[in-house]
Amino acid sequence: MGDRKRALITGITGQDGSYLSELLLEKGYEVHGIIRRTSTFNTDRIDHIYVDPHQEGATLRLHYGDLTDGSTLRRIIELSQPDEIYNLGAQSHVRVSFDAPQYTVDTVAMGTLRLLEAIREYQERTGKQVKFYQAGSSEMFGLVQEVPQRETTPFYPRSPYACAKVYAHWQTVNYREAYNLFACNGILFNHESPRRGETFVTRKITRAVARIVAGQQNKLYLGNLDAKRDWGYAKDYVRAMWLMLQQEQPDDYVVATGETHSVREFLELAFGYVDLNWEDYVEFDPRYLRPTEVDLLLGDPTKAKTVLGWQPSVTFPELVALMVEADLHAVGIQGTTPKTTSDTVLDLIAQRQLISK
Ligand code: NDP
Ligand code: GDR
Repeated sequence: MGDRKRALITGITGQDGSYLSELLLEKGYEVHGIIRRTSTFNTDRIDHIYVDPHQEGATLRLHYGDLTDGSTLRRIIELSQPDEIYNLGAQSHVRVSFDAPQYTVDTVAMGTLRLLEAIREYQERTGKQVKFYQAGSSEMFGLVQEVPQRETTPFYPRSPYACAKVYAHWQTVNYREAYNLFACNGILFNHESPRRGETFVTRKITRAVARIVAGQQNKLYLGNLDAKRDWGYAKDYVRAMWLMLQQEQPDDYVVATGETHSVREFLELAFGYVDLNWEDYVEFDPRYLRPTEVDLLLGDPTKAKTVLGWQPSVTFPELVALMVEADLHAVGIQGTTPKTTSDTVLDLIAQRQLISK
């Protein structure tokens, strides 16, 4: 192995895993990712950075594995000898976690424990420090206890997913304190992008807007439009993950924009962007309601700003515009914006002066 820093990412094929890989490769890391064996390829989000490992200088390596399989996790750590591990893998859909609670808890809670155990064992045996990032979530705050939510706000999880993330959070704290692991929890509020999974509400909306404009769809079925979220841009948020592992001491950080908006406001901006009125297209479907909902999330990112020097770079209207633009492009409208280079989209939007910078 060379002198490059090495990182191992679980969930590399997801939204955040793909942006984090790009960031780490740009910084000169050798990046190892865990992918799941599937009957069809699921590497769309990272295909553009993948280089055949037989080629000289290839710095992205993929390993088959699963968070439910502890022995494989141990073997991959042994093989990749990482300096940093980012645990982004999860069954990450809150609504789905009510349908598949045991699987969700197995990947999110037990998966994190399996990884922490593997790291502890590796570090004790080799004496080599491995820094660990845990992808915590604002969903852990759940039922509103305090607004805005900060690192000291009590958790009150409202879904199997959120309960599992709370478990993973406290295991991470406990491994830090019990075994002196360099382990950090990011408590990240919702973050979106053109690479967001198509069943999360923001992407479901922007994709529907594009398909409606293209004549491929005429209705959009949604659940609770009153929920409020603190929505940021995923590319900004993976920078915060990396920054946490570059500090002198491990710690936990809220990462958020400090602004909150309802699903309804998202709809207004997304449909308004193409001069449509959302009320003409959106229908209610109770299937998308959750048995227990999180009504209001609003984060206070003061600690991340002060200690990490982190700042969000994309405003709410810019985020909506960026996602609608990318989905329009995907259906062949305004074919100027490649899906994977969201910065290009931002430039384009600025040029068109569709939003104020
Ligand atoms: P995605 O749902 O886009 O990606 C999840 C990743 O986890 C995928 O690579 C998926 O693989 C992988 N995965 C799922 N199950 C397993 C498993 N059993 N073993 C190994 N890998 C698995 O999530 P995001 O990128 O949006 O989020 C990244 C992490 O951050 C998640 O842990 C999420 O819970 C958390 N988070 C996300 C926030 C957000 O707003 N995006 C906010 C706060 C926290 P595959 O492609 O094969 O399905
Ligand atoms: P969330 O994101 O649950 O906050 O979890 P999601 O986009 O799924 O829901 C946001 C809000 O929109 C409401 N909603 C709908 N949601 C979906 N998915 N589909 C619908 O049709 C719909 N209609 C209304 C929801 O009720 C909710 O209030 C995301 C995930 O990325 C988690 O992994 C992460 O931890 C949190 O963000 C922070």
